[in-house]
Amino acid sequence: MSTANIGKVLVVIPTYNELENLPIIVAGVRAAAPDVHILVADDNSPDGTGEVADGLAAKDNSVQVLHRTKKSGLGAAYLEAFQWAKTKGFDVVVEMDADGSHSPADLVKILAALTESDVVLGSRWVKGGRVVNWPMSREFLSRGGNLYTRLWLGIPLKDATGGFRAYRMTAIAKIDVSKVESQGYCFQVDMAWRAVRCGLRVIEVPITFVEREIGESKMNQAIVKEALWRVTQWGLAKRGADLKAILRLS
Ligand SMILES: Nc1nc2c(ncn2[C@@H]2O[C@H](COP(=O)(O)OP(=O)(O)OP(=O)(O)O)[C@@H](O)[C@H]2O)c(=O)[nH]1
Ligand SMILES: [Mg+2]
Repeated sequence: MSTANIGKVLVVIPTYNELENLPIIVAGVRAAAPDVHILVADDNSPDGTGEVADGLAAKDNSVQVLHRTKKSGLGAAYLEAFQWAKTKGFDVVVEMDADGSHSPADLVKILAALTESDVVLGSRWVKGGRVVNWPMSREFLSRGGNLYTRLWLGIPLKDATGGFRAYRMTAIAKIDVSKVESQGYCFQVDMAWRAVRCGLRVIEVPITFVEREIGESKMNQAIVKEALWRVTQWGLAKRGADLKAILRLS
């Protein structure tokens, strides 16, 4: 696909121990969208993913690597990558996992949808979206977490926790990402909620999410707890602010 109508696109791929997956996803992205640039944001993976990324970058000018010193969570890696994208003059930044769950074919759909919006979320839970090879427990967690987020925060999004999405850099500037503190996949909810509150045009497009076949998931209980805790706090703060506004009016 050509990205001429949306400007210069950077696909950020955060990695922690994705040695075998990384070359596959980089090749897939380059083939599906030859115009885009790729930034691998590696947290000093003990398995040598950072060196593999350097090897890919040496062979391809469109691939670059951000070496970070230690594992500090997905949110921190993305925030540094957004800053990098800003200094390099990119117009669009995409978040994409290295583990094969996010397909290059869906990347093309997400970028196409950006012509009509500021933020595009790849969504597993809108009509046409689906997950492949997920155990019931993961599906329950994701559907439940998203339902809670939608109802408690009052945002019209079916998949606010998903990690396959594109932002215009103008949207990143408006969101004021310096205030985002979330680490795990709560980072995604944080960003989506801020985008909606800023009045940005946020749309969801259906994706097919495939459970990773190689390597280990970094999902853990702490990540789920952080999301539950922060979303609950944000909802309470919102209700407090609404109540104050009502009292002021009466
Ligand atoms: N740089 C960096 N990347 C990370 C970190 N944690 C996870 N990642 C990467 O972020 C992406 C998503 O992580 P996963 O472990 O697949 O987590 P997930 O997709 O939420 O969970 P699963 O559905 O179980 O795979 C992968 O590309 C990981 O390598 C981190 O602390 N730093
Ligand atoms: Mg994954």
